[in-house]
Amino acid sequence: MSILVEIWKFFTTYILRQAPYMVGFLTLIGYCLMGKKWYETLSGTIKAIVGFLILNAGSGGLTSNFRPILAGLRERFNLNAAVIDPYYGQNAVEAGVEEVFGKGFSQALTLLLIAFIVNILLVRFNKITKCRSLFTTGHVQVQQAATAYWLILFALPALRNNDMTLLIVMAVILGSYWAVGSNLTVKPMQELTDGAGFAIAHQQMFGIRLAYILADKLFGTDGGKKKREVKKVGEMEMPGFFSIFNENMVCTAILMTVFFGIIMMVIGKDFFVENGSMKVDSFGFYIINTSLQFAVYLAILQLGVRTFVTELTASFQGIADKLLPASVPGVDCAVCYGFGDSNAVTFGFLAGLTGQIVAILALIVMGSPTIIICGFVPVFFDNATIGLVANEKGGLKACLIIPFLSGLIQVFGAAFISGWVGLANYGGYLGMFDWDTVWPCFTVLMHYLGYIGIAIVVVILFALPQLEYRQDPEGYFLITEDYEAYKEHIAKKNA
Ligand code: ASC
Repeated sequence: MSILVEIWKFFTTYILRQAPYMVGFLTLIGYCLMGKKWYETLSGTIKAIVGFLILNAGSGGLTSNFRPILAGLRERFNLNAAVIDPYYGQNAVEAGVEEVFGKGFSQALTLLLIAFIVNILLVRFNKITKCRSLFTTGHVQVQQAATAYWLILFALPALRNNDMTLLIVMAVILGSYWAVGSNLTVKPMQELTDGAGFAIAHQQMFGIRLAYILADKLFGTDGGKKKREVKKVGEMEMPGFFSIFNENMVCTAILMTVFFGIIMMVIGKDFFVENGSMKVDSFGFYIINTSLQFAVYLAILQLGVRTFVTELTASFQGIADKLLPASVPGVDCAVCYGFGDSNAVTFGFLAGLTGQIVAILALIVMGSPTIIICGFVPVFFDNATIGLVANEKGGLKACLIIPFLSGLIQVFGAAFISGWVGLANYGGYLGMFDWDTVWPCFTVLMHYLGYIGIAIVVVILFALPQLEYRQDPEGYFLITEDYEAYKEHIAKKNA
């Protein structure tokens, strides 16, 4: 018995919660189920793990280089502000949950496991539930479990003394959010990647679908109903000097140097000398060298995606055939940066950053009791993803305007929810798009309507895949099972 417990502990600590090893594990299982030769299985599994570690090196490098710069704004202006960032958010929950609710943090992790099982069951029975995507991003699941734990404890005081009901309610809501949210991204991702065979399992899944719909309706062809020319970022013809912006690496390098240059100058040289990050004499050189790292880490991230994506999606066929029919793996949002117009990633980020800065200034001017400071993870990973999806449907305008709006929403949503539930007092909030929009709405419903609120949330979540299914019953599972056949089906339908 104790051996089983040890194995389980090992599995949850080193596989389930570590995205690269989870992806490797799924690749291993998938290839085994497909009956691949052992050495091909080994090679695929290694590529999946190493590829994901490369992706992590890229996204981790971006975060560790640029997070302190944005956080520096807080110190420079002496703001008593909550940072929106998944790691600050998790720390805030860990720091406060005992004090505020008299509960330990370890329950949040039990919650994670049960919610994951709910996700698997919803996909397993997708003939009924219509959910087609399995959440595999463990680090994100930990952050979300922590924040959901706080929000639900806050919203439903009656559950604070009833551990069993609390766990069931939370696991059903969170597990359904994972299954339904990642399911919402199936169509946008299949279109963006021309059927690469993955969905997004991250923190802006509703945001992705919303961007996809708005970009198409406002700037695109509205599902083919409007005749409009959509110029995507990659199709812009730049004259003379501007043609160098067509190259993603050059474009990112120049734009980031300008943007971060301004931010770093506003913060001032002393800050970087004092915190020990600036080890050279010239501030100008330091600004340029730091800003250029953006292009470096973005390139690393894209290399990681190229290394593992085909292995994961090819092997997942084994899982889809034998265990979870018509399903795709839900992966980190950064995985889609290997597809579409890479400049849309850069533009989406900068538009979102502009939106966030405008919103923060508005909070200060309006004298809001909660002030927010942008964290790098929400401002980059949400808005780059949203920009990429918006560009695909609605072109350059969509790629700039929708992430800008998203930036505003992120700050206002985070200020409202983190102030209301008390997380701002502990210095941070998760702050990613869905957690500034969908989850605050859930919290309001549950807080004011109690058990009826829980029922409404669950009904809304369960209804979403059903509604999407009804729009196109024939194409709904075809899009994950055979994308080429799906494209023919759509062409026939439009003709
Ligand atoms: C998050 C988070 C990260 C990043 C990463 C993006 O939400 O916690 O470390 O986004 O997953 O690749």
